[in-house]
Amino acid sequence: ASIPEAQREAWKRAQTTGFRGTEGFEKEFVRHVETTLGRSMFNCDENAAYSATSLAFRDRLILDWNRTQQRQTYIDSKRVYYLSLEFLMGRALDNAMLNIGLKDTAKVGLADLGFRIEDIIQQEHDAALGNGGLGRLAACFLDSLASLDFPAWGYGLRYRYGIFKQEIIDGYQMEVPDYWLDFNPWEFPRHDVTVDIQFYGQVRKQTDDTGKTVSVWEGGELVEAVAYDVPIPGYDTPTTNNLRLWSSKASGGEFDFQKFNNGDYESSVADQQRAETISAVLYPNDNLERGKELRLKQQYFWVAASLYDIVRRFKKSKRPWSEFPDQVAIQLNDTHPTLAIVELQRILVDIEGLAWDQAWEIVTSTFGYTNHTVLPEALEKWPVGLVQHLLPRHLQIIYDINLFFLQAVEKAFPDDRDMLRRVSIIEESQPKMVRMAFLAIVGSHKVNGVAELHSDLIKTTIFKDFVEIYGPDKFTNVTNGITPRRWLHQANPRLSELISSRLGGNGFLKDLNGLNKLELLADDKEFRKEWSEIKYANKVRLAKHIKDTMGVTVNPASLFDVQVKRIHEYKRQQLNIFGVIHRYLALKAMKPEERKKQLPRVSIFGGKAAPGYWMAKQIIHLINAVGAVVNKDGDIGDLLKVVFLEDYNVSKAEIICPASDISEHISTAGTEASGTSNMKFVLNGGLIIGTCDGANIEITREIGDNNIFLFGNLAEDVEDLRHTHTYGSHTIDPDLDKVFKEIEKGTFGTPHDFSAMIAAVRDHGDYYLVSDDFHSYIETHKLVDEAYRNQDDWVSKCIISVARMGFFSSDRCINEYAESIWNIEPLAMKDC
Ligand code: IMP
Ligand code: B1N
Repeated sequence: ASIPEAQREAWKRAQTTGFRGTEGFEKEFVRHVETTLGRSMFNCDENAAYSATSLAFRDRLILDWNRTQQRQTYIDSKRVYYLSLEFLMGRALDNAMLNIGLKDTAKVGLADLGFRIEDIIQQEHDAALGNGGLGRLAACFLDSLASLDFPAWGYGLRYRYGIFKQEIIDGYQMEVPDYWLDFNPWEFPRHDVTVDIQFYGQVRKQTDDTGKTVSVWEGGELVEAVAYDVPIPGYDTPTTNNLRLWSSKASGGEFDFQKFNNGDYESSVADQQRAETISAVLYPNDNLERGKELRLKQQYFWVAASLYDIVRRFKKSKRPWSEFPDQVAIQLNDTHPTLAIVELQRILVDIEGLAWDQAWEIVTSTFGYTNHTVLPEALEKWPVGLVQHLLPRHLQIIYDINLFFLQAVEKAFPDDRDMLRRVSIIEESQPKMVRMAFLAIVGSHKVNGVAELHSDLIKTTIFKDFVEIYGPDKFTNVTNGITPRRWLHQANPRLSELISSRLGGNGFLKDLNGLNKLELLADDKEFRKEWSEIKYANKVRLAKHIKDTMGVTVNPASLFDVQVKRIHEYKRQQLNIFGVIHRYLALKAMKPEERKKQLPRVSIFGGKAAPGYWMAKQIIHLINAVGAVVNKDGDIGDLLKVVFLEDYNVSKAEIICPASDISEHISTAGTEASGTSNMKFVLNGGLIIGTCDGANIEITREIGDNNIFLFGNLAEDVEDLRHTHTYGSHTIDPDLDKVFKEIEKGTFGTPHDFSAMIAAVRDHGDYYLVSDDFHSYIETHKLVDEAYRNQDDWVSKCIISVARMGFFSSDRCINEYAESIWNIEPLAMKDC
């Protein structure tokens, strides 16, 4: 649908450029209020002002988006496609204003028209299409890809309901649906970009004209995928990439008119609703796969629509298929999109008529697979029967992939019969299962973990056999990172400004190693003072938020001790709250004079529990129960407060990270693949108490072990320790036992409510080593208290740590992927 050459001049004359300057912004703002929204100066509330501001910026973005896409199409260099079931984007407006560099313009314009920019930014509902770290990582990657000018697309699902909203009622988590799409100015519906996706049906073999047997997948049902595009602006560059999210609807328009005309109105509406169900809701589990059919349908729906789009784009260039891997790199964010491997093989063999081996060569050169977890309950497996039913042709292809793979293994390891059983993509269990991680490894040219320890662990545990089969080069590490634009510049504008004033500019936002010059200022009294004032102001802001939302008054002069992340036994919020109880008992046991000498603390928790994760919900309840007692204890006053912040999400993280003195990253060693909030807290001038796990280890290496509070057992000892916890006869730490006895006395409400949490440690083998690590945890917290008393030293540590955090920029991370996995170059935008 291109405009003919002859008319393009007229077209160009009519093109708009987007607003410039304050006056330009104001004009666009008022135009949107009055025409797009149909309001006036007499009924423009803050929400309308948010909408109009966003629309004015969206208009700018889409022009850059068009230019970027046209240039990428024209140059036709290699693109990377990031397939992720989750993109935890958070708010877009502030980010768009900062990345484009027009926040000050908007600020002045909004003030002229009667609004405060901070209030307008607050109006936005988070785009919460993710659970936690995995989804937020995808969002940071999109920011870096655009900021570094890489031709890149994200592909995901446009869930109608994102992660649920958490309410705390009587100390318990309640889930409220997150219906977020009422009005979303950041997306462009593309009703012209649709793909029909097939499910169920059967496979027929037939012979074509050349005598070759081909498989035809027929029958079943069709669901339509509709594209919605979200522009992704780079920082300080016109490059604006695309996040394409698919939404499902009944194929062939509104209803089945046949049924409708036959008077079967209800059933035609029901069909429509069934189709829409596919993209209706994000599964709210983090690090857990429950094997639901609808989840598999989501995966195939999204993967098939994305591949159709990618293949269509490749075919426009009329290149031979052998060049596909030179034009296309596809990264699988965990195993959720693994069916893409099978789908591409199907397209190449069944539809495009390539020979199996040629197709397979193309497929394996195209895909890379990132593993994000070693937790057994999170490793995806699908019953063979379910795959057969839903995707009959794909199951055949999976069997063929497995057959050829096992034949090669047998040849290479003729004496190891058990090897074939161990590495088979099909697990010979009852029922038989497809092991998605193994399929992802076999179908990719590179497999990476997300932090050094994690990448080593996958090579020596879950994927050990595959290292033997393919050699070590197929397995690599890319340590996670975070975008300094959102997590420093946007979340902590005052700190960003202070840093930029001393470094002579904002360059560090695109080259985070530039921070290292701050180290010279670590002992500068004036600098330390300004630094502390900013931390204090950020704590005042959080204290206000705590007061407004939870009704608890906290003193910003206290040490703020923060643990915000998904609630999970492996992340050990239970260890933290047991530690808090221990502190409370110690304070209670002190004489008043001694008590007065203690350092005041606020223990801040936040995070969602998967709705079906009973133990995680118990942990939330205990935290709230402890808060209810401690916060009103007159003996304690400001010495200890315990708060559970409701509905932790990206926009709240932007308030919390800048306000922490110490944050907790205390997973059982070997369980947290990386963690990324650890990086956010340190980058905002907070210190860490943590275990030797995930990226904590590399953070320690970068910032120095005197700037971090490490404790607990090492990953290499965890297995042996578990073996010593013989069922039922486990001796637990005496201080922890006192904590348990206090809970059992009823100090924090009905003891029965917490008996399962205690039993997990005392009677059921303490799988997460809470008791083993308790003593070291408590002792390390004492060191934190002592260190905090020397504020000059503390602030120096914070400054030095920030100065050494350059490595953890997601820009570094994306450059590593680009070089070692995708083989792709940036494509800087020039005027065209
Ligand atoms: P797609 O690659 O076909 O999905 O197109 C994505 C975007 O690239 C379009 O919306 C256009 O802005 C741009 N585009 C597509 N085809 C061309 C072309 O032939 N020349 C320049 N730009 C194009
Ligand atoms: O991915 C993050 C890491 O920083 C975290 O350590 C890791 O726990 C997280 C199934 C997951 N791993 N696996 C998941 C999420 C949803 C789901 O349905 C698994 N999330 C992580 C980024 O690398």
